[in-house]
Amino acid sequence: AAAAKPLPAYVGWKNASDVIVHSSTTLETKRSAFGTSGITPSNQLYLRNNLPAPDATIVADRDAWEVTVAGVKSPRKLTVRELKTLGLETVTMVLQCSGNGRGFFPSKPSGTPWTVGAAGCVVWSGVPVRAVVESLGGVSAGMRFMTGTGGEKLPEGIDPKSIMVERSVPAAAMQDALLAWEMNGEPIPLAHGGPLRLIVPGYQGVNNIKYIKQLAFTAQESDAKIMSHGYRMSPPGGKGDPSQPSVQEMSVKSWINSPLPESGTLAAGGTVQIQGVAFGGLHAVKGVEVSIDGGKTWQKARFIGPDMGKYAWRQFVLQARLPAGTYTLASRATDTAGNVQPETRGENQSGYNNTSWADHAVKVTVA
Ligand code: MSS
Repeated sequence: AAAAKPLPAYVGWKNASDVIVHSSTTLETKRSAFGTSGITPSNQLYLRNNLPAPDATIVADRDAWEVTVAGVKSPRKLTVRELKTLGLETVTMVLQCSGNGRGFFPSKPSGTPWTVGAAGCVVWSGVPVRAVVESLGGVSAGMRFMTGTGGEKLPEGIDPKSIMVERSVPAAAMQDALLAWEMNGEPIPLAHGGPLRLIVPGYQGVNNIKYIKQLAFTAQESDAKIMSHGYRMSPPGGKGDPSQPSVQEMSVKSWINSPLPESGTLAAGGTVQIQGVAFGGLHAVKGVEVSIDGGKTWQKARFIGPDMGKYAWRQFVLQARLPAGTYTLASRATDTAGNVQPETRGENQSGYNNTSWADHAVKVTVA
């Protein structure tokens, strides 16, 4: 096997044994590393940067970072120091790359071949966007989107629209959104968007803009390429375009984290704790079923650990006694709106939003 790539310097503090280094801007949490405590520790959380992360000088004086708020009655620049006076809220949220599960597409779409590890459950603290908007007189008339712009310095000589990270979500998403400065009990590390990050609970990872330098309420979606052509659910073989659905809310999903094929042969006659994670998008996860026969029959799993709110994931377990044999273990989640995790993936060119329970099933051997 090829030697594991070393951790890039700006994430040198990550736990190397818990992550797969795909590239200098993409790290994946190992499926065996998620544990059962609910929260994903920052040092094993996945990383996805579309552009190189900014220089660490931007976190030298975090409170001095400025964000422009536009599309409100009194638009202006605010520092993190000022934001901290306007409100405080904490939300636990699944952060998941829209391409998580791409690695299961037989078509091998271009992009990082994530299996399950481009996701984590993270606690974020910051000011509610709602409170910021209120302090600035409210959203201007006719604004239908909330558009966040990343603070990366863009290389010269390239059309900024072609590379900037700028995403629009429906303006209604501001109800639960935060401008966050803290994650898992510490200032947001540079790699994860510090000093200030837009958090849009229930939405796919790409919409959670790091190093946010502008938050604008806009009449139209951003015309940056990452919005207009990137992250679109394009038909297989097709190219992204603005007429196709954009990668926005997440869909109900679950997967098993133990046992895994790499757990080796399990002892016959003993009990096995089949455990994993389950979450919804805008609707909380309501229940999970587990199958030990590849989806022919299902049994209700039990949630364990605290309920950290509708945007967090739940850990689940099913205790089973497995006679010698080979088993295909699968999990299938349902959300409070009645959406059920589907058997098959929705085919699309870039391998987005794979929630197929069949793709996430694992084969284990008991002897
Ligand atoms: N932001 C910015 N500014 N930049 C970049 O690059 N990316 C995205 C988000 N945000 C970016 C941003 C993506 S794409 C994702 S996933 C996320 O982020 C991730 O996160 P972390 O923290 O994990 O790294 Mo896919 O859908």
